[in-house]
Parts: sequence; structure tokens; C-alpha cells
Amino acid sequence: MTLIDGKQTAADIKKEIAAEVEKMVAQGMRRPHLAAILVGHDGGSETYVASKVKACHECGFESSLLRFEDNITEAELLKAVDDLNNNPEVDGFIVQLPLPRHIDEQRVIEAVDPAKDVDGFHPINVGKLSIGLPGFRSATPAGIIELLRRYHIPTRGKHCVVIGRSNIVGKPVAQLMLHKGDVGDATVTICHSASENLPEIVRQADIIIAAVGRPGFVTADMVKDGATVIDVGTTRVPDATRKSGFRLSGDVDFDSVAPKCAYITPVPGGVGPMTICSLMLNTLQAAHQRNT
Ligand code: L34
Repeated sequence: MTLIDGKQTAADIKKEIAAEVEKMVAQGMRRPHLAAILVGHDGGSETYVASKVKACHECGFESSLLRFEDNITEAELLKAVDDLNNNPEVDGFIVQLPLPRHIDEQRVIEAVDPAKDVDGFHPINVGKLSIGLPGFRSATPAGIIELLRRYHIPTRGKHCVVIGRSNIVGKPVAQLMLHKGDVGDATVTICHSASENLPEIVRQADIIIAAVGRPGFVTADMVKDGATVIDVGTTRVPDATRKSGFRLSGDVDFDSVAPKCAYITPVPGGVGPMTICSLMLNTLQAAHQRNT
């Protein structure tokens, strides 16, 4: 069993990005600039956004963090989005999800200029992804593909079973695995909460991508010997033995599943750090596009 080290891979990629940024700056271009909007004080969102700001620093990017309280109106948030759309100093920006319930998330996503949508959530970028045109790829799926590439895990002709059908992970990662290319060319099945015989389907997988957000959902009996398992889940589970009062739990029952696998990602330290470094790659791409 090989443990896929997302933390180290992300660190390597951030170094590559930093080197490229210094080259850009030497050529007289300005540094890439990522802005993030954070609404409210959700613990996970706070952590993830702080990691994104830190990653900007590591990559030599400019970063801006715009914070708003939970009671911001939808109109105010849309105005903040519009300001970033029109700010020539900002190459790309994200609105961290989830948003408070009184705000229509989809409306906010669609207000982002697709050319600055480094999350890849705007329907224009989702559409481009689905037909294989260049555009911003959603960060978690792009990070998963990069892990498979860097670990030389064969995907061509393999059966990839994706568990979960979210717009952010399940659907886009299934598209990427399906595309022609060095990572891709897989036979893809998407399972979800209404799937009959889910364990039986997952058992057929050469590659399992678990993105359901249910701790320990994938158990050893669902995993074929020699499978590759990618765990996207990062659920906070109460844990009195930790200083923080919680621990992160993946969608995979790691201890029982790992011994059966050829490759497996840990939680934490697997897909999460790759999500952040894919966002950096998208921002670099946005900066190049605005400099040309
Ligand atoms: N707009 N909203 C927007 N874009 C995104 O790309 C996200 N996502 C998801 C939630 N909402 C979003 C993230 O950033 C999930 N996500 C994310 C990012 C980073 C990590 C996990 C999820 C991450 O770094 N996880 C670490 C552990 C961090 C911790 O200690 O909590 C890991 O090693 O898995």
C-alpha cells in the first residue's frame, strides 16, 4: 500500500508556482492577486480560507481577504462581487461556501466574472469543463487529477466509481476522469444516495473517489484488492481527546480499507491541501490571461 502524500505534493507544486511567479516579476509583470470573500464564522471555512491566504504568500501572490458578517444582505454581497469583477488589480477571486441560508448561492456564483472565477463554479466554466474546452477547473477535482498524475496511477480503461454527485466535486471529477488524456480515459460510474446496490458497484472499482461527506462511509467490504482510494471527505467529528474538540474524518474507514489498497489518500493531508494548490494554479492561469 502506498500512501498518497497530498501535503508534500502540494508543497512541491507551490514551490514550482513560486519560481514561475519570480520569473514573471523579473519580466516586469505584476504578481498574481487572489481575493477571497468570507461570510460569517464557520470553523471549517475560517480554516480553509486562512490556508488559502497562507498559500498565496508561499506562492508569491498578492492576496486580499474580504470579511462580512452572517447578516450581510444578498444585495450587499452581490455588490462586493461586482466590485471585485471590476477591480483591475484582482486576477481572480472566490466566495467561500457555504453561504448563510438567506443568500441564494447560485445567484452569487453566477455574478462572478467567468474570467475571474478561479473556483470554476460559474456555469460558463462548468460547461467548458464538460465539453473539454480550456477554462477554470474546480479545485478539488483538479487536485485529484494532479495526484493521480504525479503518482503515475493508471486510469486509462480503468473503472472509476465516484461516490457523490455534488456540483463542486462528484460531477466535475467524473467529467475529468472521462476525458481523453493522460489522466482520464476511464470508465466512470457515479453513485449517490439513491443508488441501489451501492456496495456492489463500488466493489467493481479500480479507482474509488469518495465525496459524500459521511465519515467512514466506505468500508473494507466495498473495496476490491489493489484498488486506489481517493478520500475527499473532511467532516469535523467531536473528539474530547483533542485540544480543538474535534478531529477530521474522511469518507473512508481508513484503518480497515488501507491494507487492501494499492494507493490511498489520508485525511488530513490528502486531497485538502491539493484543493488549495489547484486554486493557486488557477490564479496563476488567470494572471497570465490578464497579462496577455
Ligand atoms: N468557494 N468554497 C469555495 N471554494 C472551495 O474550493 C471550497 N472548498 C470546500 C468548501 N467550500 C469551498 C474548500 O476550499 C472544501 N475546501 C477545502 C479546502 C481545504 C481543505 C479542506 C477543504 C484542507 O486544507 N484540508 C486539510 C485539513 C484542514 C483542517 O485542519 O481542517 C487536509 O489536510 O485535508
